[in-house]
Amino acid sequence: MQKTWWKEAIVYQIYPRSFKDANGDGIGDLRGILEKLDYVASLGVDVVWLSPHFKSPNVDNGYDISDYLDIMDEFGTMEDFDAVLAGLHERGIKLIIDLVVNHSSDQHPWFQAARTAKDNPYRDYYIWRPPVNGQTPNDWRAFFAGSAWELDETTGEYYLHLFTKEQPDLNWENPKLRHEVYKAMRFWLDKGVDGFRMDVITFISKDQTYPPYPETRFGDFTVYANGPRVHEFLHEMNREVLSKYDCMTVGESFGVTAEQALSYVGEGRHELQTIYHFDHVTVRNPHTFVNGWQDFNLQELKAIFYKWDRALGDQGWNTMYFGNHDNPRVISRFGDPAHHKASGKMIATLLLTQRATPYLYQGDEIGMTNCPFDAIEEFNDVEVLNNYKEFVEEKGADDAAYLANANIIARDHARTPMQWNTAPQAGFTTGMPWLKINPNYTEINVEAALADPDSIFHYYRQLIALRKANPALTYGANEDILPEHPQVWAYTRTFEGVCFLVVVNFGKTTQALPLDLSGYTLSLSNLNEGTPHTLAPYESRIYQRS
Ligand code: TEU
Ligand code: CA
Repeated sequence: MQKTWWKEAIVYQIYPRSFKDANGDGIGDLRGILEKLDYVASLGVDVVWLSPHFKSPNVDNGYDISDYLDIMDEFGTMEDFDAVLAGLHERGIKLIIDLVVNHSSDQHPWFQAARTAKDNPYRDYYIWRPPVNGQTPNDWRAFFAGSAWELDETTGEYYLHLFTKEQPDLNWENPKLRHEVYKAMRFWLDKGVDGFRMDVITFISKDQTYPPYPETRFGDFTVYANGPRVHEFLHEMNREVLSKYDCMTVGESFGVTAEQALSYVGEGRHELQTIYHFDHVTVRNPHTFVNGWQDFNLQELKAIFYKWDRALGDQGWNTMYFGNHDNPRVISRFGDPAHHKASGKMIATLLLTQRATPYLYQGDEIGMTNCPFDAIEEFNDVEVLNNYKEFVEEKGADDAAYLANANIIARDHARTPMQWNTAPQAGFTTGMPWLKINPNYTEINVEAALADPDSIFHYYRQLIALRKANPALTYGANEDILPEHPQVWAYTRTFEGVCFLVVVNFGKTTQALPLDLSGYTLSLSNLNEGTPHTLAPYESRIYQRS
């Protein structure tokens, strides 16, 4: 196993729209990020992943790109981008950007041209099929409700869109399209960008027979992943672009199992360096708005972690995250807002002590929680709104139940603006914010976190420093030493003779800690209870063996 910078990196994800608004239009922007670079650097992170900053009509907040070589109007200019990149580099932080090339925006000039005529030179940049018996070519459904096919009146053919109809899928079968993508990648790498997070990259190759949706897997979108040519395309991308730069890659890999993971990231594969799976964030709860919430237990979660650790630990490399812009807030999802500080720090402990590159999402370092949304109109996300239209308005699902469910899982929880201080609009903007501000900003905000030496923020800083000072926390073998325990997670991380022991109480009841702690010295803990063989709710400790 080789040591590399991207294995040792700690990543901080910025969702630009919600980070900081510098010009008062209510939308976060690049100048806003620039103002906050010292804050980001103070955490001790090594890499920033920036969610899409490209030109976009924002049907899916930038995940619908209309120009891969230009900046979103609301976010600023190319000069602003260059300033952010330079500012990060000055602080020793690398930048990875979001490569969204499974689909483009329907406003992209390629699509605008493609839809004008069947013989347009850009037609084949997208996926077109004639109607079958006057109907859609097959029964594929889109992620954000409805059919995955949209009829285009001009030419009487359907185009494929796995997400919204404003996000037509690009046709990777076409080598011209592939080379346009590689050109765009080189443009940003040549500017000095340090790599890519690749949006739904495991969907780029489609089964050219467009088979019917497997009946037994209805609603299971993993069927679109791992198409027949996906490895060939990634291999080509690696050969044409990635291999020529010292850059970092992380492929969002919805639908890739632990058993399949090495085929993407194995060291001899020359495809991607890492992938980002969904198994733990969807445990018992595939992302749907119509099923109620299902509780899960720690054993299920541990089983997922160790499955992935065994699959990639020695021959590839894992990633680790609890939250991002597509998930609810981590304390609401995996912790407990009633144990705000303790559970926020417990999640941090788990995040930063795995054999994997950790991804921290903006706001989680100050313990932001889910936002109460009182009515459907308060949501912004196309996923919540389109599914509402289909299931509640068209199919008669229960309105209140839908709203309750969205209050648990909606992506908007992660997208409410960053809470900087107690000023109006949480110091995010001087104007009207594009999305509701969580009313708890008066207590949960950056200024308060910085002023409190016992805050979640300062605990993240300590953890990050501990991880960086001790390669065993990055590279060490991970052994679950209480595999049967339903609420305590205890594991060792061992590397080159150094051994750490991590113990975590993943729940709201006090637990006995049935472990012999002699020979261990406490490095860091989230509470100061001083009772070694009892764990308070969400208590977490890291020991080092002397
Ligand atoms: O997400 C891909 C993806 O699988 C999501 O649709 C996910 O299942 C869903 O968000 C669960 O809520 C990526 C981006 O991260 C997401 O923001 C985009 O909307 C999507 O691709 C389309 O680009
Ligand atoms: Ca702005």
